[in-house]
Amino acid sequence: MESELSPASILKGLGTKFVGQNILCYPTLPSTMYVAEQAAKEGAAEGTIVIAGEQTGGRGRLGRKWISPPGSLSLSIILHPTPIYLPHLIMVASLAASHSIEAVTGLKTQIKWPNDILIRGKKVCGILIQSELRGRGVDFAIMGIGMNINLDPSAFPEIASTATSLSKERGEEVSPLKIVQCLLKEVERLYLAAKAAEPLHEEWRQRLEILGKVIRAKWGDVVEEGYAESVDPDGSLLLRRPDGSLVRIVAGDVTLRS
Ligand code: BT5
Repeated sequence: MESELSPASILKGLGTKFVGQNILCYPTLPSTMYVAEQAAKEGAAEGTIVIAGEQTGGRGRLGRKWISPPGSLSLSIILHPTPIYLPHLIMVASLAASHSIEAVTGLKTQIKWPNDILIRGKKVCGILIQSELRGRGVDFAIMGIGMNINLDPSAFPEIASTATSLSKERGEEVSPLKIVQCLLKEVERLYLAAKAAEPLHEEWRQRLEILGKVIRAKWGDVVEEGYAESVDPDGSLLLRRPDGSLVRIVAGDVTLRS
């Protein structure tokens, strides 16, 4: 994260009500998720963000690794949704990330169900939603967003063939400050829209690259193949099996079948 990103620079002109109004900013962290979790447990206000210049132990879903060197954005946002809005956070985060990339760079993005943002088929941003439940309520949720802004993915063998970055796609450096400010504004706008029961899934559905295609979905030990028909208002994927039956998939990984 370039030095242009500081609590003062982010706050200047941000104009949000709560998202990003309290900023915990670090040059290096193992993971912003862990610090956000601790802050939430200690009562940090809704909208508090944790941002790091690089992560040494960045986390993906299911224990996977998220590579976050200097030039990437590592951000976690503390939210207090009620349980019914929990499934909507992935839509809030992925639409906010897509909108901010498109607004700042003019690049076109796609969403790969459920949580990847792609540019020309390569992953530029990943999202991790973590929540802590208390009784029948949600104590807090952490929205983690990792984005490759100014870095060269070919320097990292594990992701060299599957990842891209904004600077690679644009052919020039991109302002992390503009991305962060736009992202925070969009997260707040879409989160409030979700809480006001405005449907987000229609736009999300239109941006999904897998719909109408034959895919393989995998979660745990279960594998299903079929036609990706649609997503429901909670963001679950509706897969039509070859025998005509419909299966609803809440979480997992999908790959396109030829
Ligand atoms: C994700 O997991 O895509 C969620 C990534 C969330 C990262 C943010 S950064 C801020 C916050 N703090 C954290 O520690 N995490 C969050 P998943 O869908 O499981 O994808 C992980 C896979 O993406 C890896 O197995 C790699 O194949 C690939 N990958 C890892 N680093 C990448 C990168 N920088 N760019 C593109 N792909 C990457």
